[in-house]
Amino acid sequence: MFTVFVLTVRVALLTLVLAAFIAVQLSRAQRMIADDTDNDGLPNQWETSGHGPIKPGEHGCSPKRADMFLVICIRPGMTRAQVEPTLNEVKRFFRALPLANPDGSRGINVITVWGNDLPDSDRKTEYDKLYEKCMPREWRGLAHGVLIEPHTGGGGQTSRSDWSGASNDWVTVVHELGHQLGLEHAPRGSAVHSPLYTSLMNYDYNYSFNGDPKLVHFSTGKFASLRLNETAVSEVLPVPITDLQFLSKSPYEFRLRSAGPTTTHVDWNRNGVFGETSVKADINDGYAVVVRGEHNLGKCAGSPSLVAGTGRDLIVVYPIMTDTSRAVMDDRHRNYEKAGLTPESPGNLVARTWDGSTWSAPRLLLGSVGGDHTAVYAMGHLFVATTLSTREGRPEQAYPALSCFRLSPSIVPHAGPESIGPRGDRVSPVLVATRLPEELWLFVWSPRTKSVKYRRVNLADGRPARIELGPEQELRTLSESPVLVTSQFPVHAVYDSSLERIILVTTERRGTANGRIRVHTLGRQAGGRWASLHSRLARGETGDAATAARPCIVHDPSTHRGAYGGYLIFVKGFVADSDQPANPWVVRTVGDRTEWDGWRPRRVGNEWFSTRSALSATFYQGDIALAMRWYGEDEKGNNDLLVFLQASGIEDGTMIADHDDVSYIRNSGLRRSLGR
Ligand SMILES: [Ca+2]
Ligand SMILES: [Ca+2]
Ligand SMILES: [Ca+2]
Ligand SMILES: [Ca+2]
Ligand SMILES: [Zn+2]
Repeated sequence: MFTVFVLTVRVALLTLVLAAFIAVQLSRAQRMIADDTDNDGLPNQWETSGHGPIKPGEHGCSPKRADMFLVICIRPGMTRAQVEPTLNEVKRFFRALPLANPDGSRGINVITVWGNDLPDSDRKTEYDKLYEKCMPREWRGLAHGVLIEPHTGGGGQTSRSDWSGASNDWVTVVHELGHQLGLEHAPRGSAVHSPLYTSLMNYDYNYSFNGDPKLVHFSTGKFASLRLNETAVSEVLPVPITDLQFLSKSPYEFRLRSAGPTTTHVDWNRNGVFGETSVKADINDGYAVVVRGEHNLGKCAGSPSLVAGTGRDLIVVYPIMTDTSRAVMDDRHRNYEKAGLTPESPGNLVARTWDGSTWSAPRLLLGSVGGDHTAVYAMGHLFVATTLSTREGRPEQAYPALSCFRLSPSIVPHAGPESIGPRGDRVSPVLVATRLPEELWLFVWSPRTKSVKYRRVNLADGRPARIELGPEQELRTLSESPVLVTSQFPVHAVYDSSLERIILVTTERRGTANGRIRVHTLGRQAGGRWASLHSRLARGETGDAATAARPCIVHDPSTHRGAYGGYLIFVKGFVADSDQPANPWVVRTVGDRTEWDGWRPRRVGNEWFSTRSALSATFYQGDIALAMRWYGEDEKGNNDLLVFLQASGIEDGTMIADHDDVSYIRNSGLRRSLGR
């Protein structure tokens, strides 16, 4: 009892002491803030009489003008003279910021001081591990710090509010300082990127604004009151057209039309119709198409394929390697450096099904698989075409084959594998299911002849069920003198249910450019034949959309893409050695064909997205599902199969249009970011 009483008294006393202590600290902090007339985080007294390393006479700081001390560190081997021009530009930029100081001047005065020199052994040490070494102890809490790298090619990172690494390039240094001051790539307070956030923090405008590299800036929040949602965005903006001209330049190239002195129509959905009040469109694809709903399904060894089945079922078929031990298998997968399985190095095809809430366990479809595959849902079954390598080490014995699987209650073999080509030929098969009438067509591209052949596939039910192949035919153009349809690299095709046509994607060499993408519209002819009615180069004659891997075309029937829907061609970016990784891209059609013949190519995800294999995508639940084999420098995620259930880029969320960076820096960014 007594002990408890003593304890209580002690706790009470301690609380009192603590409260008093906190009160003193608080009033001190408040006084500090009150005594910081210019709100730059440096108390007036420090700026007039000095404090630690701050020497007002030497540094020229003032209590009536915002100052920012910046510690500059350089890599071993670099000279101070090398970064001097960069620092002069950084100083010029901050001095020109449109914010007013108590003494009537404008901008922020950046005062640079040199950090500690690094030993030669730190030439390659990660910047975020060098804060302790570089940042002089006496400047911590008083200054921002940047480690400048020898290269000038852009790029930087920020690890804390007073430390970044940046290339020797002033815009990059300013961008990283923006992060230190509390700014993000999207308008602060929003996770959604905005084309109206004109800041150099935004990847759309970090190197150039309105077509001019000299016009990059921190945003002043001109459009901060606007709110947009990509599922229902208004093309009518209460802004004069002169303020929006930048939207018509790279990276957006939106078309604008003035609708009065303070009203502008922006063709957000790129259909050539201006002033629509509620459109669905990916309006923030300037830097890349945002993909969401990510699922990591573990290791894979080549291209996956996505198939939308019945209901909410989404099937992903993908190749894996085989080995007796799991550990060996994981290791082999992690280090596999080919675009896919080969007859020399065969593996298995497995499938998993997403039912809208969970993934099924992987189910083995085929063994001894030695090549790329494609899969399709047709006639109530799953069809898979690939190369089978029945006798390991004998690639001349590998052959293309077609197999059929029942889907319920689980995926089980139904018919095949049936040979669909000669032994030893490394052909690429593509399956297309048509509707009205429902038929299955098999297209085969041969790397030897470069031509495309096709045949009809039937399923004869019975016990056992049988795959029946129609006669093989050569695909030609429909013209006075028909020519063979050829392709430089493997082809892909999809059925367009709106036009009732098959759309086939080929690649070709044009001038010095390899892998230029051509899109053929195939129409039915008499006698069960198909012919290329017409074709167009994605991006037109002078365009640049190219790939050396099998493309993947999706027909999205949604009317927001156009009266007959639209096409999305997902490709691995062009790289001559087909096993080497590259960024994934999507080339999309837009309704307005005045620019680039109506094709808009965009990076998928971000610049760190990379893959060795062809991508796969399908229209799924009103959005686009995308599967890719991830390539990463870090071995952990390397060769993981990623599925994104929302890859259309149309984000259902409130987009805060803009953010006033300058006022934010003025009111709190500068004061709050000194790391003390
Ligand atoms: Ca101050
Ligand atoms: Ca000051
Ligand atoms: Ca429009
Ligand atoms: Ca978007
Ligand atoms: Zn950044």
